[in-house]
Amino acid sequence: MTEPLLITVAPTGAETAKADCPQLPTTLDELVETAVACEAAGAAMIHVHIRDDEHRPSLDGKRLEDTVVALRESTSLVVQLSTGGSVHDPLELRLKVLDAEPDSCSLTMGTTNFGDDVFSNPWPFVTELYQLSQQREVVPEFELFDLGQVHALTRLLDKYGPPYGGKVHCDLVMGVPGGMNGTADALVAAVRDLPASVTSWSATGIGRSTLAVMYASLSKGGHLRVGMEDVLTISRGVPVESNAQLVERAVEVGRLAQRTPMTTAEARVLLGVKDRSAA
Ligand code: KMH
Ligand code: ZN
Repeated sequence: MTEPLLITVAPTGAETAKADCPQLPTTLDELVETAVACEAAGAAMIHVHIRDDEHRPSLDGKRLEDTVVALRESTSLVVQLSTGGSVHDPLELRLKVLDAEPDSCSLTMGTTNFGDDVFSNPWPFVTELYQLSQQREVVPEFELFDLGQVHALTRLLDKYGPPYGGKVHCDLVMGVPGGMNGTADALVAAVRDLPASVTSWSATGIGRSTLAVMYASLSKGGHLRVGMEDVLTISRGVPVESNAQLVERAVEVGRLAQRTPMTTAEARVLLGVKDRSAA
């Protein structure tokens, strides 16, 4: 008997320049091609950041809508849009991401130093985005960059009640310069403090913390997020060839831990996403 494993792929992010990494999927065609390959490899959810024609991070409403439609046409992946965007995106635009009607949205639980920048998530913004996700029937994935944000999740749920769909899914984003360390010890501390109402959680380690966090997550019964948003080398000094390569590695490591990649249908049940197929 093996336990199901949710693998989320975060293929693009907002931080890496196309010029520095030509294999980064930045156009809609590249994103859809990546999504198809990652679903075939074992991913069940995709965390999406989009780019403009110059490959710069974008929160353009029409592009977001077209992206959601295109991903739904070509895959059955759970489509999660980033509301984090880039560190330069205004809060008002980040709220408008939900207009594109994704299955899920990321929702970061507090402000974090992000390298030399600040990833801004003031409490009033967090609560507004959360209530909007409830109204729009979009399942949030709570992004937790440090222990304080784990605590803030308890506060949010106590005050505003459960998310749309009734499930509480979190993602520990570890190893960001300014956030919690990407180590097994930090992961154990974060998991220990998760609210009792959490129904599932995944973890990802940025850069060289990717493997430590992957193994720690599996050993604590967690799920995995992988992708070129988070790591650009497959081993020291060796560039990642594709997002599917990272998904394949997660499947293999999961297999050794006696975990089987979840289907997209199973992921929809796990996360409580709305059936938008008739829409
Ligand atoms: N790009 C980071 C500043 C999210 O997608 O919600 C924020 C981020 C988190 O990637
Ligand atoms: Zn992101």
